[in-house]
Amino acid sequence: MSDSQKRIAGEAAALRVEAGMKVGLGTGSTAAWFVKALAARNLRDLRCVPTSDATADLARELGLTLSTLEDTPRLDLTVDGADEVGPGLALIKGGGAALLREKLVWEASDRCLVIADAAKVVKTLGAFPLPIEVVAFGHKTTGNRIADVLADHDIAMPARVRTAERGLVRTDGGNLIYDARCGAITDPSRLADDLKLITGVVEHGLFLDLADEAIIGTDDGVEVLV
Ligand code: ABF
Repeated sequence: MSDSQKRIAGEAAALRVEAGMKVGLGTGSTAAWFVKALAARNLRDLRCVPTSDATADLARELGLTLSTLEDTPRLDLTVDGADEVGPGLALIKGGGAALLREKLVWEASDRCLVIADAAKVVKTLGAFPLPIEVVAFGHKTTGNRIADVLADHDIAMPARVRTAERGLVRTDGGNLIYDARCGAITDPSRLADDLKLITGVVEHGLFLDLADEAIIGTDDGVEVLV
């Protein structure tokens, strides 16, 4: 993980925003660099929809004008981080437990730009545990069903509910996150479809056919992937 690479990616993405735009603000440390750089540009008439309470707090503190998807149902551009950037800009997201609001904001956007440090670019998705958002009611039963689906995809490792010192990690929406250590995801699209069929699964961190472009921070500047 390189913070300077995250910073140059975030700052480069901020230059893509024009006055008057409706902008989705991502979550995580790379997205935070974008939010800071965007606020510093003091562009007129921006309306920003945050993907998490943490991003909302940062954006508000920096003076950006916030809105919601209810008031701004279509966005011009969303800029957000990722945990892995794979071939065809297939992504794993959700390490920050914000994947549901992130995906809702991404799908409301005309264009989506992912920003990341170079280590996030991978040849095959799956080394990073796949986050899966699950309703709390009966979550252990849902976790068993997730394990069955993973086994159908030759993924033997069970998914584990995410915990922190305070206990179960809750998303801003009050749900739980299961992390599936897949190792390698050979058919992301089929796995995505199968996970969504499980009662109790709200959403997963496979972002497929959603990113239009990636700005990757490297030690030699930024690299753009399309
Ligand atoms: C967020 O960006 C999450 O989906 C993802 O986990 C995170 C990456 O975190 P960071 O930018 O801090 O590496 O959108």
